[in-house]
Amino acid sequence: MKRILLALGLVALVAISAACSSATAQPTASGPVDPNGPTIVAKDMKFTSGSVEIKAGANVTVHFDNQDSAPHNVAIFTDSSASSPISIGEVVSSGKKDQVVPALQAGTYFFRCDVHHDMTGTIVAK
Ligand SMILES: [Cu+2]
Repeated sequence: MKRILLALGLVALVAISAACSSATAQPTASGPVDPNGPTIVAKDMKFTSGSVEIKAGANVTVHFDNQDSAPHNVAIFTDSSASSPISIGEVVSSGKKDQVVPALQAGTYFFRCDVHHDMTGTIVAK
């Protein structure tokens, strides 16, 4: 009886960890990438544009331009719960960084700085 319980426990653990890893895994971009994506600028501890437009249905390079000496990044999620990451950019201080965003369906997405969660914006895929 103990063995069966132990086996069931293991199965449950494996199922839980599999569910967790798939929930936090970022999608990866495959195929061609459009290099002419939008530029997202961080300045004075905020993103200069609250809403950024991106082409839907294509992998796109987003150009991040951090004009602050403070560290920032562009972390894109499905929504403001920030539980399903789409593209997490590298944190940079006073510099530029490109990141490839995998093809998005038309819709509205959320982004923030992972260092400063009050720095937020919206990506609209069209
Ligand atoms: Cu920041």
